[in-house]
Amino acid sequence: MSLQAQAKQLLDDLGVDPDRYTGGAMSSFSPVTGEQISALTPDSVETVADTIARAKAAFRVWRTIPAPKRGELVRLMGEELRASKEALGRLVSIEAGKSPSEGLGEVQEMIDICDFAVGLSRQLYGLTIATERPGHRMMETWHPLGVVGVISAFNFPVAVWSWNAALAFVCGNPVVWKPSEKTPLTALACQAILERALARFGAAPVGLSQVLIGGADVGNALVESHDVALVSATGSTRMGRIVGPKVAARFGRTILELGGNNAGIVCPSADLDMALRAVAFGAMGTAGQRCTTMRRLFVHDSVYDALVPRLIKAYESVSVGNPLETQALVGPLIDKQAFDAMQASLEAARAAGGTVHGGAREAVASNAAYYVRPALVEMPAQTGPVLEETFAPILYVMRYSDFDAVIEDHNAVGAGLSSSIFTLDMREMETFLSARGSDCGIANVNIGTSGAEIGGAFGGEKETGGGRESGSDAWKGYMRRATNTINFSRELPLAQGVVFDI
Ligand code: UN1
Repeated sequence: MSLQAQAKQLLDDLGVDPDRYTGGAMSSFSPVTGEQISALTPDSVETVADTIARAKAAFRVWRTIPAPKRGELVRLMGEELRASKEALGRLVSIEAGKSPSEGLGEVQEMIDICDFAVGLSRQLYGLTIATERPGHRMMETWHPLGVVGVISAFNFPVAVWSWNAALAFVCGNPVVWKPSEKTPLTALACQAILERALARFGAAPVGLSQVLIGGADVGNALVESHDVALVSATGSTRMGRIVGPKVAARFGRTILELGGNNAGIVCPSADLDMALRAVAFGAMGTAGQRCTTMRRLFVHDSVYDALVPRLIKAYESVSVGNPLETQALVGPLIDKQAFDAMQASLEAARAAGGTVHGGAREAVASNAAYYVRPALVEMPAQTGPVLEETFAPILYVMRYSDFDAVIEDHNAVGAGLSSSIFTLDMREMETFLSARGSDCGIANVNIGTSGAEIGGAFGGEKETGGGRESGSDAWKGYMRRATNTINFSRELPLAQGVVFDI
């Protein structure tokens, strides 16, 4: 059966109307074989405006529904996702090229955030604060914010939406989602799944959750709308440089999850077997197309020869193949552009004195699909392409001898998303986690840079954009805070002892 037919069957099972993805002018392709799997009708600037207007109307209703009741919708969403896990996971594999285990893992991440958000719906706590005035009380209240615009990337086509949507819904906000034009089908599937939860829930307003199909013009209309209170955008730093200032110019709020140039440090005391496995998954998993993918590795001189040759062997032997038909651990790159970017970076690395292992195209599935052997590049120094994020499986490996210097090098890149250290020495570990250690939003010990759990806040510093999604108190980004001071006395004392007697 063609992939188009397989996708159609899954979409039928998931309840998506074929009219949504056939007969239109916008094509999407499966990276597994390169074949076309959809022809969608894109939204226009006018339909974007209508969509936002519906969301705005939905906000007026949804914000008045008590948060624990809003949580019930998200509980039902989690149930529907459980029921659709196999089909949605498979569709992710068809559309984004992930291995079956990673496709299912992504749906599991959605289920996990739903569970988290349900609990959160009863815990949107504000503080009670001591006031300096007698007979007064001061507190803060968290209120729904408004329409949330979500712009997501191809590499986590469904999970990133769910991190935003599950929190936005319990926080009292409607969501308008513009998925990557490379992965529209999984977005339509998520909307259909959510609509089943909405039907069971009953009382939700029309327009609480909507999907926009289209390219940069559609995303731009969302970004520029004064009626979108928060834009949560995942993608490249280049994209963030466009989105951030536009939203700031209208004093809107952003959560930006941009590029990563994540590194690991392997110290003399490291458990090398563990480091080997963690680096392999972190650098080669998802074909190097996670924002948390490990892209740089600093290995101490004393363990370099014990680790790096083994790592090179793992790169030579890792299975690269069709994720739908084999158990291969490494699937395809998303498209030709990704392949070309990878080759250009490898060329630049060679020019900068790097020794490249792997990186060549592999003949899998069809000429229109881009499978590569992951590349490990031994670099003499952190220069050239090492300083940039290339969204492909390239790991730059460098030697180090001085711990303080390696921390400096670790932090000497634009991005600041994820990081890890492999050590059994508590001094090194604690230094790495301290104020003078890793400058990233995520800093791990004895695990890789990718595969974060939803319970923690997810995001990074510097050119990664500074936003936080998912767990911990990331929900505060989706609400507005009001500080309330209440006078229950018969006097009117002014703060700071100011006197104003009339
Ligand atoms: C992303 O690549 O945009 O930590 C998100 C991870 C996943 C999420 C990655 N939980 O690798």
